[in-house]
Amino acid sequence: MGCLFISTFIILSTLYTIPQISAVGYPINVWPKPTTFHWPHPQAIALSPNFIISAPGHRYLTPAVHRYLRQILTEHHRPLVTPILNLTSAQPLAALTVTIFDAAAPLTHGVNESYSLTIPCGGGAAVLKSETPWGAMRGLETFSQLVYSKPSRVACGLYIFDVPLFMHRGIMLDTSRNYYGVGDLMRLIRAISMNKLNVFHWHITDSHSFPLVVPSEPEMAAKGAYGEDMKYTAADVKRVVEYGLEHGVRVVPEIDMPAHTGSWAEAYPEIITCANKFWWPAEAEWPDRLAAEPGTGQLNPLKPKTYEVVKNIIHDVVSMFPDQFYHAGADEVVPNCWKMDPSIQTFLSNNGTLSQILETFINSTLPYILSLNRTVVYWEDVLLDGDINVTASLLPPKNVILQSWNDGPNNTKRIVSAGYRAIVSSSDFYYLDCGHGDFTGNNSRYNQPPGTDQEKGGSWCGPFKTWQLIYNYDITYGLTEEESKLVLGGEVALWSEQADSTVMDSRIWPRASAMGEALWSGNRDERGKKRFAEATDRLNEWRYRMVTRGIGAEPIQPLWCIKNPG
Ligand code: CP6
Repeated sequence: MGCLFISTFIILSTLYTIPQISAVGYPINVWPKPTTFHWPHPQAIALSPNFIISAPGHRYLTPAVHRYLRQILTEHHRPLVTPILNLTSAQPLAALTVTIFDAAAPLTHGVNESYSLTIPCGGGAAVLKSETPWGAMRGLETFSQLVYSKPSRVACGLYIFDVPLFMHRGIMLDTSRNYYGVGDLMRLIRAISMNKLNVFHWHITDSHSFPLVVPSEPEMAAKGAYGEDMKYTAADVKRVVEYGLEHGVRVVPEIDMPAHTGSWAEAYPEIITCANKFWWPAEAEWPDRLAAEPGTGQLNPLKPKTYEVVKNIIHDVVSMFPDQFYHAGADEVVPNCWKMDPSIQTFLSNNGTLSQILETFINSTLPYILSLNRTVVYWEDVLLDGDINVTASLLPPKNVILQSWNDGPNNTKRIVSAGYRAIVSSSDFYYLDCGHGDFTGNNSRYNQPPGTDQEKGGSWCGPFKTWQLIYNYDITYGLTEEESKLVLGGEVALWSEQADSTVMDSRIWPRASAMGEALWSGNRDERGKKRFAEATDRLNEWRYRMVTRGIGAEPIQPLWCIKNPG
């Protein structure tokens, strides 16, 4: 049924003239789809075996050019559906010429990523023009996706102008619940770049392990990492950050605090409340649960020693990660965890409140991060949590960015209508770990008894988020035009309670590609209709190309659908 529906759409789309789909009835095989392109007479041109890319020398663009040239000459990708493009009899395409207007533009939030690409069918070189080196990288990616077959040829007679809808297009990976090697992170960055995403939000630490080696607090990783070979050294971080720059991908670090800090107790038990006192109560007792999940622990904001450690860590992380954004966490502060601590009990019995305790923490750390010249991102909880929040003390500067994750589009609305900038990570759409038959935060030692959601195969944030659900989601849903301007973009998230490098690629791809296109050029055709069927075939092709590039993206269809198009 599914295959039939899709191919019917292709046939129909050849009969009606849809501007973006070529006359021969298949779309441009680029993911994400370019914003605008003009391809009046679709053809292909042979790629010269001596093909070159000429581009201005640049610390990060030059390695990218070398990488793309090697890939273009060696990939020999065979599309699933053989393109029926005529090969021109013109001389093979010998060069791609790259021109950049502002080569000095640094990779920051909001940098110009637009480019134009012209590939003629004979009569000279292909031309890529961009404002910045980062836009040139996006254009090189597009060019590489237009090359196919053996011997290699490339789509021609084509003009593309491309510019993203949203400036922040990211993937969050949790490297605390399970460890990922530096090679895995680099493969992730490669795939992020291929999909024209531009942010790797690295949720480095959490309650379960502290894998980051912080020079001024060496005990943190020495005691908090899972093992000697499960740490990220300063040299590892430098490799990841540089690799990101060579791929046009910003690396935004997150050291989650004050909650999700149980692993800190290995080095400093005196600054952590409820460390290792965890248990997962029966469902009926949820309102009284001690912690967000088994193995939590929270920093005690009333202890001076807390700030000594916290500031040392923030200082070192800022010096290791050059990006303008610093993610300071602040999600899921659990009342009962703080309430277990005697010093906090005393504070509360003297008419203090839990929100005041969180305020103390934010007021003692936020100015410090700002003084290090960083833009701070927090999870939405700091503003919206029903039990503990710091709404009062975050106002009025509003210079922090809040990342939404609860209550569908509603919390994004709450954030921007209060005047904050938002990054959207709604768990109803963008949580890639959901639907794996367990509570996302659970631990098999704490399995639920028969009859509970978990035993029935449900999960905290289930069901599984399909690529269609992700593709279809409009991150500015329900917002006014003014409010929409405060939405910087979105991030899919892979929490790693039940993921590690063995499943990373298939959990992330191609579903993150679906978000990538929705945030780059949107999810609608020129008539404003959601473009599922056309996107399905193109995503299927893109998934296969990612696989040939060494990314273990999961299939979205049986091959049978290609062999039996109707
Ligand atoms: N860890 C941290 C998590 C989650 C969050 N923060 C999480 C919560 C609920 C679901 C999935 C993940 N595991 N540090 C929330 C931002 Cl459904």
